[in-house]
Amino acid sequence: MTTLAATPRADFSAHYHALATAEPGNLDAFWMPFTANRQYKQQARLLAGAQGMYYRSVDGREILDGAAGLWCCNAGHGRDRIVDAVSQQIRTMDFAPTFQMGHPLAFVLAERLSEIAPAPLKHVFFTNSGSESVDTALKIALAYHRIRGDASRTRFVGREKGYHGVGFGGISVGGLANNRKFFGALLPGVVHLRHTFDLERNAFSRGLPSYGVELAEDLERLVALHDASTIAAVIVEPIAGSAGVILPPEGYLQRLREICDRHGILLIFDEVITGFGRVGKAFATQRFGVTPDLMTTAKGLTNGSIPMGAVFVSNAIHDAFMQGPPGAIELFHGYTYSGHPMACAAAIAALDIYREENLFDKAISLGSYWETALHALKGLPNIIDIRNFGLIGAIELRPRAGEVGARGFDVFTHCFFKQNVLIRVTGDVIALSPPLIIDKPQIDRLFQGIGEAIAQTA
Ligand code: PXG
Ligand code: PLP
Repeated sequence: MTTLAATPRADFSAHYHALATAEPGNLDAFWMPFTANRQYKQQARLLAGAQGMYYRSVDGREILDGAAGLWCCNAGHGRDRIVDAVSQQIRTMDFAPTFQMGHPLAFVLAERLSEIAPAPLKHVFFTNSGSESVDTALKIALAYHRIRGDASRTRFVGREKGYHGVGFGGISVGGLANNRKFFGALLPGVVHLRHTFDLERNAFSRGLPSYGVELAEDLERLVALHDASTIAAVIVEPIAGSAGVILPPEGYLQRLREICDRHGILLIFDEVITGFGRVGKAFATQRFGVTPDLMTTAKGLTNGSIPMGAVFVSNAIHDAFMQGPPGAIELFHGYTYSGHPMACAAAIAALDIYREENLFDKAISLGSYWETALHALKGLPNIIDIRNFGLIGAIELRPRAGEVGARGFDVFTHCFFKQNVLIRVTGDVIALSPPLIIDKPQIDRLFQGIGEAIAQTA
């Protein structure tokens, strides 16, 4: 290969100077996602570095990460193995097409993923995000029925309070009003199951709530109304994350699976948050002992380092497509960056770390310590519920009258500026999902900071 003339190295030093002095300059151009932009830009919360369990803020404070970034950095930050894999890959080959071409790492990664997925989810389609994974899974479900001659199955069943990303497919099957109401008529033919959130019967449960298995029967109601012959798939999060951590009642997911099987309806688990060790196994499907037909993932796949998603597909669905003339394209779908070499390198390195450090076990081995420390906050002012499963925690605060979300936001900013702790807040629910490398003293410190923040602001 000919060597190209050397080009100057990227130089970010001017920006880092601005960051280090907490004078970031003009913040106006960046329209931030899911952010109160005008409020944020009054008092920016800027992160400039990350290592292990900690972020470093632009003013040099060490911030304990109680959120794994945004539910993604399960092995903690700045992992050398990932850094090396990505740097080596970008030098070796920056990009390779995967439409009618290929490169070895995509095949290696798919194989590695199929090894940790439960049977029969042994095929993998690559995307770049959770939203794209959801769109991909919905499209595969529709196309599957059609190629089998069952083309009347076009309807999707989502669930109230579900979050499946922000594509048109995802917001259509999703069940959060704010994410839907601004965006028109959405996908036609989508109906929703009732959600399983029940503070009256289940408040302060430890682990899965006892009440609500009967809510799975809501699927029978939808089948009776629309007929199974019109329904392609049901999509749910095994644990709803974005809506504020809503856990499945004992037996609920099993019941959904049974009803889907009875009616030939595909079951899709959206494991964008629950995948890659968050609940004590590689995937929640393994922890709950209920296997879907399709499973969507992203986030922890690369430890959050490079954007990537993956859809796991059952052998039966995959094989149904592998028919017809051998030269025919089996699925007219894909992204320019499906199986991007850097993302593959990052994901393989992340899987190596997860395996070598047994990180998928951590949410079980640390689970009871986590649960005890979290529930010890009960009794602080305005806490109306505490929920936990694996290394997930939620603290629900009573909304201030006429000001939903204000109490949660105050706790969040107090945690960041005064307690040096990063948490995630949706409305008045504090959601916690630390990197799986967290230790017991760090768990103590996390809850000490949160407890202090609640005591002082809530
Ligand atoms: N499905 C589920 C279940 C998710 O949780 C997505 C799809 C979309 O993934 P992308 O990569 O397109 O964002 C998600 C993402 C939060 C929070 O604080 C949750 C998500 C994203 C950002 C914030 O709850 N989940
Ligand atoms: N828009 C245009 C004009 C394109 O050419 C393409 C891809 O070739 C896309 C959108 C889709 O981009 P991506 O494959 O990165 O999702």
